[in-house]
Amino acid sequence: MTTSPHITVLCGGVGAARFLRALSTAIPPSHITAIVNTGDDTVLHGLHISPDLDTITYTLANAIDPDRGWGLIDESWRTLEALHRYGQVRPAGSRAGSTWFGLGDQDLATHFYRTARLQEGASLTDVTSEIASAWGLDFRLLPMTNDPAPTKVVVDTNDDPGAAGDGQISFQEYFVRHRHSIPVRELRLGASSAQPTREAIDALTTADAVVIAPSNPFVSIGPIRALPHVDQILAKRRTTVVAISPLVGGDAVKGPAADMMATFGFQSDSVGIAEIYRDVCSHLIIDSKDTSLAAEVELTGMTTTVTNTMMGDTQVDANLARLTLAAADIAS
Ligand code: FO1
Repeated sequence: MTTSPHITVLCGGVGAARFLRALSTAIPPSHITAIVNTGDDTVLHGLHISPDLDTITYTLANAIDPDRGWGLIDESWRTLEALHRYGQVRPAGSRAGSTWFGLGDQDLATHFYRTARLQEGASLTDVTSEIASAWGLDFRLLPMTNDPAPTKVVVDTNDDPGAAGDGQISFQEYFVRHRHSIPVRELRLGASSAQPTREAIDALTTADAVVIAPSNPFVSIGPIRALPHVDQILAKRRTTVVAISPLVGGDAVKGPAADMMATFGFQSDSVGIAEIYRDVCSHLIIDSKDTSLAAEVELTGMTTTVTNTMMGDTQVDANLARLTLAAADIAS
């Protein structure tokens, strides 16, 4: 291919953000469209928070806190600290002034802006593009849907006595308040009753290749795939869909993906990832630590590339980007 290809990437948070940054070493950011999971979105203190969109925006703007992997670097927490005063007067059952979700003073500006624009009637797609521009990004960031699509997690009520009768809690309660340390019984994806945006469908259909980022296949990529039409579009163009396994040596770089693989009946490694993606994707990139799994991955009907997928180093990032494009047969 002589001109630079256009790539659409299905994204969760941290792993996807790092992959987008890596991909931009090989093609211009303006040729990269990210379709981002909004199943993690939540409303707290009346503010609309879109964690995966925030993580991607801050990472690509080089403003992310590198240790936490979320929120802004050099952040202060005075608002959150001040909220603690109200914990002692909060009536039972009230969620007012809760402090378990870490909202930094500067990060709050993003949620203020997003919430105010949504209240003015703007779509999440428009607001996301405005926020990306404000951070100086040339990448095209799209929420997967403009509709509410909250992922709910069903847990044992002994693990969360505050959960609804059937054990249902919000994704952020599971992920942040419980530090994803309690067993998941079931996931309920709000995305299955939402509509993908027209922009997301166009980006999936017209891109030279689609990449599934190294994100959790159940709670990050799962909601995007659960939207109407998405899996059919991917299946139809399967030969130009490439995935990067989020599991290295049977473990996730971050988050509960490995535990969830076992919970939902999959092998907790890249072979399990291949089983999940085989109908919509023809090629899986796996880490060098998993070289011995390549043959088993190929038995699922996918081809493989084995390379270092632990991003963060300039050479590793550039190599992964180049191999991803080569796997889709569209090296720039
Ligand atoms: N993750 C945490 O583990 N603890 C937090 O307190 C937290 C706050 C937070 C605030 C804004 C934001 O955009 C993201 C935040 N995250 C936090 C990250 C996030 O909730 C999760 O990493 C994702 O939802 C999982 O992809």
